Amino acid sequence: MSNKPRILVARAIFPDIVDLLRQHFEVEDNPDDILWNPAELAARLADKDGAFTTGSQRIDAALMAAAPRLRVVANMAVGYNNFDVEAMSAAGVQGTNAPDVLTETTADFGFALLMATARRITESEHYLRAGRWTEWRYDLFAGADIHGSTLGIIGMGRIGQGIARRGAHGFGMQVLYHNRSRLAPELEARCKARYLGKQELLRTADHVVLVLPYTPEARHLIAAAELALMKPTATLVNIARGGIVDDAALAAALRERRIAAAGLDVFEGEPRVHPDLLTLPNVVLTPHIASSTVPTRRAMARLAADNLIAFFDGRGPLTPVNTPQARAAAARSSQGLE
Ligand code: 8YV
Repeated sequence: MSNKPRILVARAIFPDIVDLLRQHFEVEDNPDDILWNPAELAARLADKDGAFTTGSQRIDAALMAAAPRLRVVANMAVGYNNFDVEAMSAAGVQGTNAPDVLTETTADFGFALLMATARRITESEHYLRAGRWTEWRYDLFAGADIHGSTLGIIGMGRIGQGIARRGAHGFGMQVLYHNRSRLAPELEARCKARYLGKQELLRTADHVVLVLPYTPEARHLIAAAELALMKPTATLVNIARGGIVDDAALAAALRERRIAAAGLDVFEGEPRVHPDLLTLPNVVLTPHIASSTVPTRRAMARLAADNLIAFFDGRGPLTPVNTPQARAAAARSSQGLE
């Protein structure tokens, strides 16, 4: 048996990234991309020192108790709401995420979804494909303008700022933002963005884009009361996380045309989608693909792999999300010695 650290790759990923990991580690991978339940994941992690995860594996106290050697979990995602960060720190387990490499790609997608929603692109395509386009009409799929309109961004991290720059500089939009903390004045100037309270932003914006991380406080941040503040002509775009929007309340608002349209890349309980949303014409639905270009998904996988490599060769994690408790980390490290 080699004395290389043992790694579990929890989902199918690019084969050459698995090959790279095999140069450094004993690797158990999942080329058939089976979705292991928590018990199956825990059983596979029982003898592993590290794990490569995506947003679909929950890392919590119960799992770490079943994996006494586990020292590091590298998430191939910038969001890490699948990690119980506090429990990981207490158990001495290092977590890492995959920031920066997806910022521009995800901001591109936010803009694409906004445009598809406001300009009714998927709705009109379905109409055309169904053979219903027989003549020109003065108001055929008349939507809302993007250029010159007011964009409201909730969550002004790296991706939010990327969307703000696209809106302000590319489309001449007035950009408003709401965030837990205000940006430094030079960043506000670069994004041409003005800070507003959430309610004022919802009342004022023509288009609202959600790009904030999921935390328990963010659950149903946009529910019936918030939707009621929005303009009847407004669009709402969510590329952040399911659960930030109350999908049932959104479906009702869309059905009753209390807002004009929505573009959703993420859903409460995904990959399930609220059945009411599926019946509505004024919502654009995509399967959590905002970061999905070939170069960006490769870069995310490579960064997760590099985090594991740097952690085990003693350089330390490249993009850590927590500071593991030292004594607990040392206890885990001694479990791994043969
Ligand atoms: C991932 C994402 O595709 O990075 C994130 O936080 O939401 C997406 O880019 C997804 O989480 C899979 O790991």
